[in-house]
Amino acid sequence: MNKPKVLIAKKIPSYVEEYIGKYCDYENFYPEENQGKFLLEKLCDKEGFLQSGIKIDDELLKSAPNLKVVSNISVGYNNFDTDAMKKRNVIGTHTPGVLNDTVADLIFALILSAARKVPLLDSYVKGGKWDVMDHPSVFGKDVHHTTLGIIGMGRIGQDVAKRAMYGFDMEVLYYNRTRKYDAEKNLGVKYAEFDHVLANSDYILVMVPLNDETYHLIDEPQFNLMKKDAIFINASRGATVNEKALIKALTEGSILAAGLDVYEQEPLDKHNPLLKLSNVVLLPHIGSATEKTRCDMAMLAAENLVKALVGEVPPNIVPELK
Ligand code: 8YV
Repeated sequence: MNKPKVLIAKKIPSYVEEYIGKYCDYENFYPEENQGKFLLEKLCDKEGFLQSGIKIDDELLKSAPNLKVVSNISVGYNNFDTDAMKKRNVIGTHTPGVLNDTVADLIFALILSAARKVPLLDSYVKGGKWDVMDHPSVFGKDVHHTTLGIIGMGRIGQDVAKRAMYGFDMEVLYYNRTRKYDAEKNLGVKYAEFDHVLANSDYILVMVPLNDETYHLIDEPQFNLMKKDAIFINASRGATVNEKALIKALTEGSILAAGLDVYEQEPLDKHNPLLKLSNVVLLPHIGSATEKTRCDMAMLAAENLVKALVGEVPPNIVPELK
């Protein structure tokens, strides 16, 4: 019997490819190296598509009439046009769970780096500048015993809350569309209205999925509510925040600093004003990027793909397509 044809558009470990190869005939094609315009041709006879972040819209689906499943190697799935996928009965899956702790670790790296000016101090030491240690301009802001506000108390938000409460004696306020009574009971996080969280937190983390409701959730009025010495952290998706408003807030001093892993446009344009600001720590969308977690994500995405192609229900279909 012919095996289903699959396109793999992201580099994954060879053992994951071997697993896919047991059930499918696969072809590798990396759009960024081979110019994306050939992608649609490659997809025209495929039933499965394993990738990360490629826009799955009507145009792509039209060119891939045999497509049954698109498997994201990511927990975020804002690249899916779920209406278009539903219309054509295409299954969409993602990789929740396996990356939570890794992303939560990175969020703390951002919090600590922004609060204690780690990148600046690193550049001083490497540049032979040592005589700054008593200068108030290098003094940071404490993290321990402060208040962390989390907008979006999902799986990753809860792992960040654990680190904040158990590791740093922080108080955690949160806002979520639906109240998370389990997290309140088990972790001790406190629910508050959106504006209250923004106005009363020393550190503010936005950790919501990007969709029509969360686009520019944090905009100029929200930055104006924050404390003047608040540090803002985003490791979700860039467009949950109006980047122009963030830049204004950082420039005019309506907040103290920011730590970012995601941007409205990625890669970041070389003229983006964020690159010139000294009160922001910038990372290149690296939240899940440890060797183990990236392998676990690839394997989970491969299992989702294979399950769908052998006629089983994959465990991680995105909620809108269930
Ligand atoms: C990246 C992420 O998508 O899982 C997500 O939603 O943002 C990240 O894990 C992934 O790392 C890009 O390859």
